[in-house]
This record gives sequence, C-alpha cells and structure tokens, in this order.
Amino acid sequence: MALVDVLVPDIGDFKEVAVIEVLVKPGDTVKEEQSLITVESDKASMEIPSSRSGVVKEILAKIGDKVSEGSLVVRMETGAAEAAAPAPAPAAAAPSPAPAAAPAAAAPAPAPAAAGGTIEVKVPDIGDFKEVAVIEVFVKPGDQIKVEQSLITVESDKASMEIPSSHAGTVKEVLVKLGDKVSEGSLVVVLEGAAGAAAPAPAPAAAAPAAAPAATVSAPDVAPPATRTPPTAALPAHEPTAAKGVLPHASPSIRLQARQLGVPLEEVKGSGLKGRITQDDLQNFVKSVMAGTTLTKAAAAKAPAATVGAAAGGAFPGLLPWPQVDFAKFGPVERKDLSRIKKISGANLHRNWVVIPHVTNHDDADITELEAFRVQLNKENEKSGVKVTMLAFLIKAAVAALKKFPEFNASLDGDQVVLKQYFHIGFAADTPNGLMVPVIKDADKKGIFQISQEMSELAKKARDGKLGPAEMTGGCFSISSLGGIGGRYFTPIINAPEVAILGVCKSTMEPKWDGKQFVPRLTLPLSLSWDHRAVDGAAAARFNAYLCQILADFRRVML
Ligand code: CAO
Repeated sequence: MALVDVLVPDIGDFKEVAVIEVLVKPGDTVKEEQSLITVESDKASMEIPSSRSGVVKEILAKIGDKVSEGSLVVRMETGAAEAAAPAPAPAAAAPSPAPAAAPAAAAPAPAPAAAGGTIEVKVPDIGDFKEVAVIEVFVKPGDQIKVEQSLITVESDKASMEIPSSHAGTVKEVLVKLGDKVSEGSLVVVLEGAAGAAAPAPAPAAAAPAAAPAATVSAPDVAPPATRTPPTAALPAHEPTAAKGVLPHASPSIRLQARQLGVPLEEVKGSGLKGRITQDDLQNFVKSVMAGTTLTKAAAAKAPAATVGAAAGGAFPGLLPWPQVDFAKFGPVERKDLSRIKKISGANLHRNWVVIPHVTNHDDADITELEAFRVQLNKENEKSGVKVTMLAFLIKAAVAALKKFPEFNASLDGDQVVLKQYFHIGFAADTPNGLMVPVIKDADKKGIFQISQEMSELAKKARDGKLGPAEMTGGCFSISSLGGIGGRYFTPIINAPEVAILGVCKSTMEPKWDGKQFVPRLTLPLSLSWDHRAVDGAAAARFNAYLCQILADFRRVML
C-alpha cells in the first residue's frame, strides 16, 4: 500500500482552468484512466482521468478551484503492485490524457481574399476527428461573424467540438447542414467582406487556443484543443458524460452562458441532435422561468408541494397567445410605461394569482358600537393629532383571530407549514405609483393609538415613495381596505408567502332583524381570501365568524 498524489497531466494550452465537477469521492475505488474531475475554460471542457488505480483517500481539487498542469487532484492509496511502480513524473501522471485526439486545432490556413471579396472557411486540422457529424449550426446567411466565433459543432461517438471561423465577415452561404459528415478541409461557410479580417493562420504547433475547436464535456476522451503535442494515441475511452447523467449535452459556450444566468442546465430539455441543448433551448428555458410557467428544481423544492406539479408540467398547455391588437386602428391612443412599482407588484400579484388556489369567504360584521366608540375616541383626542381609524381596530381584531386560528398566521415551505409566533400585519396602501403593502410589526404588542399613528406615517411614506424594504417585509397577514372608497365585496389576492388576506369595503347602515323588529346596524362587508392548500373552508368560515364577533363587541379581544 502506498499513498500517491494524482496530478493534472499535460493539458496543452489549458491553464488555470476551473474545476466544474468532481466525479469521485473519498473511499471510491478508481481504475486507471477513470475520470476524476472536469475542467473548463471559456471555450472548452475536458475530463481529467486518473493515472493510477486505487482507493481515493483525499480530494484535493474542489469545484471552483483553478488548476493547471501539475495541480493536485486526488491522493490515492494504491495496491502493492501499483506501489512498486515508479511514481510517474508529473508530465506523465496521467498516462493518456496527454492531448491527442484533437490536437492542434489550428484555424485553417485562410485562402487569400480579395478586398471585399469572398472567402471559404473550412474545417481545420481537428486531429483524429474524421467524418464527424455536424450536430449544431450556429450561423445563417446574413450573420455578421467575428474571427474565432463558433460556426458549427461536430461530434463523433466519443467527443464533440465547436469549429471556429478563421475570418470575420458576413455569412454568404452555409455549406453544411445538420447530419452532414465533415473532416479536415470540408467547406463550412462562404464569407464576404472578409478582406483584412483573416486571423493570421497559426502554425499547427502553436495554434491559438481561442481559435481551437472546443472539446466539450461530451468529449470525454478528446484531448484539449490547441495542444502543442502532436497526436500520438487516442485518449482512453470514457463513458460519455451526458450518458452518466453528470453534465448535460451542451457546448462549452452554452454551459458558460448557463452558469452566468444561473440556469441548471441538467433541467433544460435539449432539442438538438441527440438531445443536445441549443441556444434556443437555453433561451426558452429562461423565458419560461421568468414567465412563471416553469419552476427550477431548486425553486420547486422551496415551493409548496401543490405548486410543483402545475409548473413542472409545463403550465397552461394549449393557452392562446396574448391578443396582438393595433388599438390605434380603432381610435386615438396614448402609450405610457408602467411605473416601476406597478411592474414589481404586477409580477408578484400575477404569480400569486396563478400559483395559489384562492377561495374568498364573505361575511358582514356589525360595527355599530365600534364605530361609535371610534368617533368618541377621536373626539376625546382631537388635540393629540392622532386619528383613530377603523383599520387600526381591524388590525387588532385580525391579531386576535390569528391567535385563535394559527393556521392563518403561517407560510407554506415545501412540504412544511411554518407557523409564526409573531404578528406583523401588512396593509395595502394606494399610492400614485401603485399598490404598496407596509407592515405594522408586532401589532399584538401595540395599542390602537400607536397602530393608528404608525399606519398614517407608513401610508404617507408609501405615498411619498419613501418606504424602505424593511418596512414592507416580514408580514404574516394583510388587510386591504377600500372602506374609504366604497364597494361591497371583492376578492383580494393573497400576498405570498402569506396564506390569507382580509378585504374590507365601505360600511353601510342596514336594517337587521333582531328577532322582534328591524333595527339599523352599521354593517362592514368582509372578504377573506385564503390559500386552500394551507387552510380549509370550515376554518375560514370560523375565522370570519370570530372576526365578526370581535368587531361586534371588542371586549372579546381580551378573552
Ligand atoms: N367604511 C366606511 N368608511 C370608512 C371605512 C369603512 N370600512 N374605512 C375608512 N372609512 C372612512 C374613514 O373613516 C375616513 O372618513 P373621514 O375622512 O370622514 O374620517 C375615510 O373613509 C377615508 O379613510 P382613509 O382611507 O383615509 O383611511 P383608512 O385608515 O381607512 O385607510 C389606507 C388608510 C392607507 C389603507 C387607505 O388610504 C388606502 O390606501 N386604501 C386603499 C387600499 C387599496 O388600494 N386596497 C386595494 C388593494 S387591491 O388592489
């Protein structure tokens, strides 16, 4: 038994490349040439195989580390026979990752182009790649392309690589199509206006790495591009990475973009040949996440269980596109940008409406005595400058109901419900820029005067656009009052991740039967929207009934 350090072998022009995957863990028994890690530059990626067989004792390269030739990858315990073997020199640490199959990926020697004339761009020296299939075409006639921009991706049964352009110019003609077989010298595109744009044709032994075809993860046994070592022997055959389910089938440039955007590529469905993830697939995935019709697994893990199926199943199949109407055809119109607040609140309201199964229960509270008390309080305290509002009483009543029915003072988190032991109540404030929901913190610990005062300060701040994020977060339950405006009942949208919201409309004097006669009572219409995943209808009816009892006789708050 001996401990042996396995190092990154000669990987050609790859230097300070990031480790994007660690394929083994301590305790794993590894065979010689088995892949240990995957490294990636901005143009290419490759797996680093082990130079020895043995048991992994320690992983010395972790995701995100930058490695070069000679960097430590793993420490391994090797068997007796192995131990007896002379320790390989760093350059030979891995027997065959020595770059081979896709060696000097020199840009093809450009045909001289007349000024403003056309030039043919051909497949350059791609080492052992011969008669390989075109699986992606990145350009079309009319595209402006730069030197080294990828034109196509080719793939053999063991590896794939992008073929860059040797010139800048406008694509006049694309001479390959998906499924074509190409080799060194095959025509790829004809460019025009390419004069003077030709990159200096690099000598094969010193090929510009950036211009080199990029070996991708699906090229487990392809050597790094642009190596200075002439091809000698093909790298050991590994299982294609995609088939292992480790990394998705996509080119390095697509994976780089995915990392920059935070897209989990393994969740993107590839529509290219052999399920390859194309640029369009990536864009469509991002669009669907932004539109809320797809949840990433990470988001789904956090989302309430009932949400996941809807989004993951590709929500709204068969939904008609939004109507595109030229309104000006029917009369004069004016276009205005939505305010920033409208855009933000709109996106939140839309998500909440789509994701939460809302039910709204309506009820009427008799607030005759409470309103008389409120008016009396305001008379007594005229000079204090604090006006007691009905909303302050509603906040206190809501706290009492939340204490009695804790499932309403909750949030869903995956398969769990989070029951809050604090009482922060949000209230919808109508502002010139749109709807905002400031939060009264610890409403259970505050009296009616303090709540009234805080509410008027927060509402003013909201109207002046001066609310800070801390004043709008942490809410447990919200109240939306249209009482100062009018209306009878409405369906408020739940303010996620809360599970219920109380809508209040204008109170009116109504005749009520007291068992003997009709008497005038001030009646407040209530509308409670609740999330049917967290709450049941019976509980909602009880919540409203209790709220009505309290509002009818506020002494009950103390019981
Ligand atoms: N029934 C009858 N009258 C009511 C009432 C009710 N339920 N609620 C308030 N009123 C009266 C008040 O007593 C006040 O009357 P006076 O001027 O005679 O004293 C008047 O209506 C105006 O009240 P207000 O709206 O200024 O005060 P408020 O405490 O009721 O509400 C605030 C404050 C910030 C919630 C409110 O100004 C607001 O913005 N409401 C709109 C909320 C909203 O947009 N909700 C919809 C969200 S969904 O899009």
